[in-house]
Amino acid sequence: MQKSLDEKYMHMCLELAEQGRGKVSPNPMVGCVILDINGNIVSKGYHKKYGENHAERDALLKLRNNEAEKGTLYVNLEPCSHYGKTPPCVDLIIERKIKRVVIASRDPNPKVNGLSKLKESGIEVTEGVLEEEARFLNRIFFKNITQKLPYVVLKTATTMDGKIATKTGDSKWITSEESRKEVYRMREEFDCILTSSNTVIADNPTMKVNEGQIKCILDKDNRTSKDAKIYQQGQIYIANKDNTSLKNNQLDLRNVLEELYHRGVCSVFVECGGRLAGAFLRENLVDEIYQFIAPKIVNDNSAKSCFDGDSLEKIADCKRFRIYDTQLFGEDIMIKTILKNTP
Ligand code: AOF
Ligand code: ZN
Repeated sequence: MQKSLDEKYMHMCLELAEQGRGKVSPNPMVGCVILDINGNIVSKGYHKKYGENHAERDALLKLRNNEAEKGTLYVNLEPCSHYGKTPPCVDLIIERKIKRVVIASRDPNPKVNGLSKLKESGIEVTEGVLEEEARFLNRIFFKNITQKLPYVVLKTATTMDGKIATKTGDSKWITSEESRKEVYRMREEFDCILTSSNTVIADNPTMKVNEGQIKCILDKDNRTSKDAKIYQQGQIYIANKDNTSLKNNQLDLRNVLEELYHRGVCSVFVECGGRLAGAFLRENLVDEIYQFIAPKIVNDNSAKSCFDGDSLEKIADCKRFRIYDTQLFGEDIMIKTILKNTP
């Protein structure tokens, strides 16, 4: 009974947290629900914008002083104990005499150790409620903090036989206009759009970005022309052999991502051909793949594949993904997948 109630209120926290999407990065999305001593909801809150109040503070400050006394506070992330842009949430929780705190997951930020402070002051703590859902919601934040790397989503647009062009390189257009429009929309969700010199030279894409977004072009030997459409708009970062370390005589992709993270990039959307996509995958640098599949078949082994970076003998050695979303766009299907943690 208590477990299902805890899950119910934690689910509410996750929905509240979601309202901060797109506005709180690089912070996580966090929601908070407060029950009084009788188990009635007396306040809700969420982290609305980077630099502004955390979810717990947002919810607690809506209350009169004693309303939450001996009550329960639900929040999807361990309350913070550090002075950042705002004072520690744990101090306010203690001050308002909350009896029990329920969290989904601990905060991987090394500055945060809220749980021990809560426990020391006699507050009962329950952790791990809807933890998987909470980690999924803030998967970008968790990767950023634990690996100091941006979250990487790779996009492919292929035929049913996984081809991105015929043997002559013809690729316009494999997917429908609706799919291509969805790709424009998807780009807006990322801090950085990354592509390769090969794609710039072959397709001359514009890849329009908004203010604050970065276009990263991998161009080891500076082969792209500055007249290419991609350079005509937006903030550009060119990774080449002068500013990036090399691995097997290619740009070290991890090094590129480290440099982007260093520049404040939390998420990267990769759009490129099979060689670079294959290399990202081989180097274990991909977190998710958004795959658009058009109901067409090239039926030619020499046509270009969307992934061309490894040589495997056993199916058991394949990279494995979990599908978490599918949608139709025009005639095509779009499949969102996330890498499975290999055991
Ligand atoms: C919470 N509740 O709602 C959020 C937390 O720079 P600041 O002060 O905003 O602190 C950011 C860090 O605080 C962030 O990296 C993460 O560890 C935590 N975020 N914590 O108790 C919240 N958004
Ligand atoms: Zn906080």
